[in-house]
Amino acid sequence: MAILEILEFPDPQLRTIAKPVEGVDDSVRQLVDDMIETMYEAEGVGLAATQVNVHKRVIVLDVSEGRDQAQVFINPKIKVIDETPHSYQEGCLSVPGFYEEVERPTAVKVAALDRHGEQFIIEPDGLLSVCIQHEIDHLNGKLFVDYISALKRNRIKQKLQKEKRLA
Ligand code: GNR
Ligand code: NI
Repeated sequence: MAILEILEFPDPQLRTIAKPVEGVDDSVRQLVDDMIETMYEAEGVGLAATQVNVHKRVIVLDVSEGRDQAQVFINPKIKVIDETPHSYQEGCLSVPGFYEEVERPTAVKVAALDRHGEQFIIEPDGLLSVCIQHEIDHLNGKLFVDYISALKRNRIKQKLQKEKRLA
């Protein structure tokens, strides 16, 4: 197991479109385990491979209270089943310290492969629905700050770049 480095906005690598996993083998399971460990260490509810600079379509999530129910989504496919906008205050490990309201479709259906390469389908609601949409955006090079005003986004960018310079 290993803790991986999480890229921060505006790192251009975060704009990479991840490639589908061709086969769920031990190297993919190793990545999954490292991502789960990294997610827990960073106290996030989810992590996309893009954020650790691996451009494969792999997501891990844990929305449980006990932080002991990690879920793995490989090659996730998403379908909107209720477009009604639902607003949630989002944060992101790649945009540390900033939180903004983002509207997304209320309900989605997701098909993905698990760590054994078996397909499963879920219809998440609540926080899980928000998080899965947020993570799939990462795999497509998209960040929650893309949904807010350019003014707010640029302020966040400046502040994070300033913190980097001081670090
Ligand atoms: O830890 C996280 N919390 C969160 C809160 C609201 C909406 C989305 C998220 S995901 C985020 C972890 C992360 O950056 N995943 O990509
Ligand atoms: Ni994120």
